[in-house]
Amino acid sequence: MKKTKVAIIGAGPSGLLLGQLLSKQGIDNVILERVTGEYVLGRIRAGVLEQGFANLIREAGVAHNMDSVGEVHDGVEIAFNDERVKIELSKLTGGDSVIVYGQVEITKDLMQARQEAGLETIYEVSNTQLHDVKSQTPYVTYEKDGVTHTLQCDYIAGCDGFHGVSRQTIPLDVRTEYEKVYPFGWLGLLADTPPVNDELIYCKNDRGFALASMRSKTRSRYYIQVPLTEKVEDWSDERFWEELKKRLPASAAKNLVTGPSIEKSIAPLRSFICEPLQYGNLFLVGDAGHIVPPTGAKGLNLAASDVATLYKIMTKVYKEGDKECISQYSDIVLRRVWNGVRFSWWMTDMMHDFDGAKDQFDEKMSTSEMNYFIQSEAGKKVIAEQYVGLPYEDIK
Ligand code: RFL
Ligand code: PHB
Repeated sequence: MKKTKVAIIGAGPSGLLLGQLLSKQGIDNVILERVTGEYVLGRIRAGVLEQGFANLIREAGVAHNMDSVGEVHDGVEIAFNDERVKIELSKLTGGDSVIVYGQVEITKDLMQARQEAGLETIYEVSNTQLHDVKSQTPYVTYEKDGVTHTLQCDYIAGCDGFHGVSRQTIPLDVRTEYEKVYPFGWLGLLADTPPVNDELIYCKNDRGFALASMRSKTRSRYYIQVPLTEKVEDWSDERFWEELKKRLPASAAKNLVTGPSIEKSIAPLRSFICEPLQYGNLFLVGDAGHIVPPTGAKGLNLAASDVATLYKIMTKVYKEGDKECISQYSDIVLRRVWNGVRFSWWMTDMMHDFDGAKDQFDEKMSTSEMNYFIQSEAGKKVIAEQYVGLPYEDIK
């Protein structure tokens, strides 16, 4: 039977970052992951890191690649049809910025650091179950190569994403789930072509939302809003490029360089929050506890602030013997999560075409809101402050 201090379920960015930070403090942990490491790296997701997240990566000692190839962006653009407005992040926030560095790259850096430090990640486990999470002796059972194993621990970090088992372990009469499902998704395409612009452009367009993002000076990431009924097989690269070109402001569309896609997929958009995020000695971290639509670039960043909070709590538990402090987790995390949920919902609501799902009055409100926020200095400041990320809260 294996024994560790913190059993981490899921080797996505939340689980790997938590494992790395805990190990740096000498707190043992074992990670259990359902799929292979290669599969985890095949999921192309986030690209924008808040400053607080970047600092946490530095604290974890895995910032070398991020700091050498990640791009610091001190501005972001918002477009309304052909009109483009720059949100000067640094100027409006007193010096903050974001870093463009992909989730795949962070995950790769964390995996490599874990491997080099000889820390244990058990990939391809099945039937993961969490037991006695309210007791002082919780444990996890899982199957690997047809054999059932038991992992004893003091605490369990549920970092297993939206479809994981950790959240389901909290009894239904204890948890409340808040959800909003949007009537559209994002079709994303990754290509080795130079981006249309130096900065990201979030585009509200009469044909629907589009986002021009990037991974580097030679790799672009674009998204277009599509109805949920669309299938990725029906979108040839040519069809995608044509539609994107129509949704970008003309002055950016003229710079569009097309090429074969490296990846193309559709992600549905939803907001989801589980309360509370702690049950006994189980903590929900990242997408396991909350999901936001990607319009505010907040999903991975909220996962990182959860990790920061749990890591500080675990450090207090093991370094200072303060076991009481664990009860702060859910409240601290949820305060920041709800802010991120609100910003992401607001950006999504304001910038997308609801194609009849909103009444005409609400459509007019979104247009008016967009016009106000991009024309007013105060409005731009509101966007900038939230885009770079609100501060992390300390443990008492
Ligand atoms: P993950 O990445 O889903 O990882 C969870 C891991 O747990 C494993 N697992 C299990 N392991 C063991 N036993 C089980 N029973 C298990 N069940 C599941 C899974 O295999 C998986 O490896 O969650 P994590 O680590 O919390 O990370 C969250 C982020 O992935 C997510 O929030 C972001 O990708 C969201 N997101 C963005 N966030 C940002 O901050 N900035 C962005 O620019 C941004 N862009 C995006 C995004 C998400 C997108 N999609 C596809 C939803 C763009 C898109 C298109
Ligand atoms: C991305 O580059 O994948 C990306 C960037 C910003 C977002 C969402 C996704 O808001």
